[in-house]
Amino acid sequence: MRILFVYPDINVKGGALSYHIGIGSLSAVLKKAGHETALQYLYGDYNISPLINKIKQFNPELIAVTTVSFQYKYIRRMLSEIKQFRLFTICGGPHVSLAPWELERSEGLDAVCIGEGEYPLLELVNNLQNGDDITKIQNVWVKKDGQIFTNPNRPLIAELDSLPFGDRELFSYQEVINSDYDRAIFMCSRGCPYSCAYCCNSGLRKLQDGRYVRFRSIDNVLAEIKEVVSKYKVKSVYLNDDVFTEDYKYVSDFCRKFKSEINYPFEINTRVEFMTEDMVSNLKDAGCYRVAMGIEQGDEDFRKKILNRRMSNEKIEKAFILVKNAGIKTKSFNIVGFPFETYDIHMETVNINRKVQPNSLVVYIFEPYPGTPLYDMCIKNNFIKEDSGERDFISRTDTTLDMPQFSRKQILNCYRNFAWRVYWKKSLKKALLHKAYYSKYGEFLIRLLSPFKKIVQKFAMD
Ligand code: B12
Repeated sequence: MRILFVYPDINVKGGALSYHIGIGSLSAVLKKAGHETALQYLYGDYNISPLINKIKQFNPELIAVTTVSFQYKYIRRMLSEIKQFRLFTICGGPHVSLAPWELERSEGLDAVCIGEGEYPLLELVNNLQNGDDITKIQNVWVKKDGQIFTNPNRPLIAELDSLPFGDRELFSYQEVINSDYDRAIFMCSRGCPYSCAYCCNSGLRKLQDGRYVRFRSIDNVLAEIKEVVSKYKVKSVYLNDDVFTEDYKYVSDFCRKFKSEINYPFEINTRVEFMTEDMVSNLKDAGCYRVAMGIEQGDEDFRKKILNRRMSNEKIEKAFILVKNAGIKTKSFNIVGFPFETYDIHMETVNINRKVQPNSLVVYIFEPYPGTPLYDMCIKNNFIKEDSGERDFISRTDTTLDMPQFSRKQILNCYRNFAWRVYWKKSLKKALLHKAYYSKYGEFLIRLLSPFKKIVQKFAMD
């Protein structure tokens, strides 16, 4: 059967194309079973002409769309615009997994997949091909003649090594690498051991039985990395796991083998709790050049009560110092505009970043995701309305919350001035570059400077 995947990545900040690990895995499983797949990557402004052309050219029998919450307004529009082709359509991914009611509300949508999609999608495709019943597939809800058929979910995939490597050929993968600073992205694990109140992991972990955090074997990950770096021109590797360092033994074995068998510069995401001297020295020895850690909010009490993040400020400061002292660059993730946050509480995020002086930082405006405790908090307190997310703007650069104690104007102001406030006393150059990036004209500047973006990045991150 011919399956056309759609990766909507509309109005996102930063100007880099990305590989979608979930679609890569779904496509690899379908291809292995003998099906034919293609991809339509929707990037930039909303424009579905490339999708219409692809449908005409590839003549798919099924359209398979991945969803995050911000993209869903575009996806709903897109589904109703391609309804004319009368193709079977299914959505999967974190948004519909936690908001499966979208099936009922979305014209032109025939099914949603809840949770991990490899085997549910394969079963759906096989059943459609063979003319078998499609209303009883675990994890798949189907809309047929106006009726919704719901189904229970199967357990999580226990052995990640049993899956084929992701299908990067589906993407113009060299182009993706080039646009993302010559990095190739991988994941050694699925799931996250924590349940931060704003993150989908808090809801996704409840959907399917089985162990939520699972690691692939080191040999399996290294074999995939070797295959990718031999096929494509890659300068560095990004291990984009939610938390790469959960298991010390895994990390130390990984680092040893990675250094002897691959030896590329690499970067990871982690939590401050795991940054011990031994962990950091293993990472450094293996060629880790950057560690990204979430601070998200700098007020210890607020962070614990509202965000369910229980690390102390002291732990955060120590972790950043430890990593920096080892000669590894640090990057902090930060969010502004949480429910019940105030200007003063936000300034604690500025203060802690000022203290730790990460080599680079990222700041976002809070986006409420259905299925998370903070989304429910927003609804309960009337901070968001049903259609709050429908307005057009670049993802996570504006707020959809309407709160008496922290106005939209204040939130935007805090967002735009955040990096400036963190850096201006220490590095005017870095402060100015970040100020421009986060200004009203940031996205325009990114597009304008995109041919020189590697040089700009070097300046901004030192
Ligand atoms: C790696 C990652 C990225 C990478 C790569 C993108 C990707 N998804 O591969 C990058 C950095 C590019 C990225 C970008 C963004 N991300 Co991100 N990202 C992640 C992260 C850490 C892991 C995702 C992953 O690869 N998991 C492993 C794969 C195998 O799982 P998966 O992608 O979920 O796919 C499986 C199922 O969901 C399902 N499935 C998915 N799509 C489909 C489609 C069909 C038809 C079917 C049947 C099944 C199906 O089957 C797949 C295989 O089992 C998650 C956190 C998490 N733990 O999920 C956040 C996460 C997905 N990201 C998130 C966000 C918000 C974003 C951005 C919007 C941020 C931004 N403003 O730029 C963009 C949006 C990109 C987009 N248009 O989709 C949110 C989404 C929340 C939400 N409800 O919207 C998450 C959940 C984190 C969070 N805060 O909760 N991200």
